[in-house]
Amino acid sequence: MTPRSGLAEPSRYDSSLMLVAALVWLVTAVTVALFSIRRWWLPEAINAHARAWDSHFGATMWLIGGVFLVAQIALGYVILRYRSSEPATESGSFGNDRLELIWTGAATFVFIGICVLSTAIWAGVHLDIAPPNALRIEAVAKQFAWNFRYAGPDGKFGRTKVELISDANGNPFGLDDADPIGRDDLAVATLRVPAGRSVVLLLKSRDVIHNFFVRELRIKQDLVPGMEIPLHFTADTPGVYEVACSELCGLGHHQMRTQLVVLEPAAFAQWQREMLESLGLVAQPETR
Ligand SMILES: [Cu+2]
Repeated sequence: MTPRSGLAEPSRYDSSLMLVAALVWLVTAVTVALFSIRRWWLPEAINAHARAWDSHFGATMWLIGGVFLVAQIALGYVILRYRSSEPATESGSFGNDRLELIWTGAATFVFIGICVLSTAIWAGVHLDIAPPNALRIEAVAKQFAWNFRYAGPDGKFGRTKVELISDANGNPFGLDDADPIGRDDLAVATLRVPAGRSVVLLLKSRDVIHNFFVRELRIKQDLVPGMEIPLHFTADTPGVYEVACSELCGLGHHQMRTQLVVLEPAAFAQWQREMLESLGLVAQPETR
């Protein structure tokens, strides 16, 4: 490149601008490389909803990544091409209203478009009505633990009473022994679901706001005291996944976690049978 100031060596100001352009390109190259190798990427997706999110996220990354790449290359080029060897003494360009309007309008269009396209995926979890044969599981959170209740072979949850709630007595739900419907209810600390079957979690909190979050499901839902919030999902890949409380809920928040165990349907039925047997209840044949 020929020096513009007529000096044999570029001025310090000139070289520092060249360095800025090189840095812009370097940062761009490193960013693109980090995203391309996908070393720190999303965990495995274990249902249709999670895969839909991932493809939407992927499309957004491609689009935004493409714009980022072009803009950064152009930025470096403009710094190099239009740099001055001396700091500007006169005021230069005041911008271009038409161009500003065009790219602001285009960015608005793209962002609103991305939001509109994602609403169907969001609604698929939060507004979709679960099929009638969905497995209903009550999930109760408290500082700092999770409890899950299964209705048992009769498909009905037994009566609960607030005054009967006692962790020390192993009754975190306040199950009322006087109600025969509740005799086959199973209360456990790990969430087990059969693969491929619709599940409705009935989320409740005993104290403050908590949040049910499973990364592999790409689902997050608050549990709000005084409310029963249904959360519908179907996990289709057997495995063990972490359930983390994702709402800062107190000093023990960091240890408020449990597991989501997705089992093959036969293994799930067997687990239910074994649990009922261990409670001294005769298992009845599963109704399908
Ligand atoms: Cu919590």
